[in-house]
Amino acid sequence: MEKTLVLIKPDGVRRKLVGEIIGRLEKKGLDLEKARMLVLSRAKAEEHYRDHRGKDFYEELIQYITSGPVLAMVWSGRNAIALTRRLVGDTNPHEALPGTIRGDFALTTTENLVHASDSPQAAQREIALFFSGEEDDRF
Ligand code: FUP
Repeated sequence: MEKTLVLIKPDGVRRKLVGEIIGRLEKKGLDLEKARMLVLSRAKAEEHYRDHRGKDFYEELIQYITSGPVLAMVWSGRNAIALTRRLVGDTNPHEALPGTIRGDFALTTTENLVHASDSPQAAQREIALFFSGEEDDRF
């Protein structure tokens, strides 16, 4: 069993694709473990995308990811990390195949709707970033 961190990015929320995206992951058989709607601070966005610091698209990426609410989720299942990446599709939406989320709905590399962890190490780090463990699941 693996866990992965998925973000529906601000364009996904703005374009009302939340249900569509969640539906695809659910129908594949993955389990939704946690969900949290939030607007990222600049500091959190920089932490999330720390590997991209200094790249030419970095500032645009930070502006975009902080531009509105995102839905942060933890999904679990067998091979969930690689499987979710396949459902999301290639980073470049022109390479993303039809049938993938980006292939079906995204036209630009920046506004590409979804983030999904790319390795077990990234998943662990990103789940900790968005779900610090302090919030109580029971009311
Ligand atoms: P992905 O794992 O597919 O989300 O892609 P990366 O981690 O490589 O990149 C993170 C985000 O940076 C992408 F979602 C979009 C943005 N990006 C660009 O804008 N231009 C690029 O050339 C590469 C990535």
